Amino acid sequence: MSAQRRYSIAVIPGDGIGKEVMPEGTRALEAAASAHGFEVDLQWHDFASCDYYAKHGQMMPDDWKDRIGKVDAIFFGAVGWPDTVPDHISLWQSLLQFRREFDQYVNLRPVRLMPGVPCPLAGRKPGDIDFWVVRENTEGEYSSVGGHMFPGTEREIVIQETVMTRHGVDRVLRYAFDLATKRERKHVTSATKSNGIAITMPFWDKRVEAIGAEYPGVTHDKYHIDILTAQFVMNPQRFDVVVASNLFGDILSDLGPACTGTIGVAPSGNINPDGTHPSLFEPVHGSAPDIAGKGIANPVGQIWSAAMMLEHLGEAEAAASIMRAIEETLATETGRTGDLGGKADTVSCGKAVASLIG
Ligand code: GGG
Repeated sequence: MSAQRRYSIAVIPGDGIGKEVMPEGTRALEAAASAHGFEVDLQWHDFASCDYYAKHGQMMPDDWKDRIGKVDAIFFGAVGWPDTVPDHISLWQSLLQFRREFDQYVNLRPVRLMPGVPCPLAGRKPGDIDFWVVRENTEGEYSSVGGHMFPGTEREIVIQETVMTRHGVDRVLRYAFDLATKRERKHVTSATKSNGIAITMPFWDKRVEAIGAEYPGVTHDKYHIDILTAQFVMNPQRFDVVVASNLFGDILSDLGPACTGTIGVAPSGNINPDGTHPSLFEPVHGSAPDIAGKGIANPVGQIWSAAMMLEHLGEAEAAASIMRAIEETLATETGRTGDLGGKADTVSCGKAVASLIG
């Protein structure tokens, strides 16, 4: 008799709509597990949230790494509740700790036009827009290197450095080129700004040339970030794999899904490709305090993140069944949520997806 496949998953809803969309993400996970013959051991945690901060004066317990460091994957909702905790504290004491301490150096975000999602760009149909943003996730512009002098005075000075290491840049570029080898068009576009940011970005460009030379079957080009954002809006169908530094990737991976209709459906994987630590999967959207508590948030970004997580864990068929269920649900007015012109609320959309997973 073969042993049942079983995955331990740390479930961290976080803040705001994270707490509303997470139950729909786990509903889909459990439906996929039962349909595809594996088990999920869901371990719920209340930390990495501003509620936890209000009780304990910090976002996470001191032993957070012991509590979740050995799981197969982390399923995360959203973080941030600025009325309670300033955003730079809530983010730095939670999500950015996971990314750094678990060396999740790739942030992988699909940009795909889905059936039923009204595209704000005229004339595009599902299939026309389908690419990946590969965002560097542990260094770059997101560094805490810098200083604040003479705070609150006329002489106030703030400095924050961008940190790029050859190791850090090369490994994310290799991930992007590897990904492109598996795709039909085999093309990498690099986001730069080497005309204005004249030390780190020329270095980034040089490493793109060096790593690109290792992949003769993959073509590559580069755009300055300003014109690249314009190209996302005007010609998103031209992209295949887009690789970017931490900040540029963050911006592009919100813009991409917005160009395909909504960031409400967009998922992401914070990947530790070496398998030395768990990877983390979360929707691209944040905690959305403006709609939190109303039961209207779109749960598809969380559910699609569950599919990415299962793919990462080797459950490709289960992941594909979630994706089919999402597509079928989005195609109906009763299945999609109000942000997409539909009639569903968070729970009814989540239940519709789960009922179609087979
Ligand atoms: N689910 C994603 C989330 O909560 N994001 C909050 C945020 O501000 N993230 C910034 C980032 O991804 O760097």
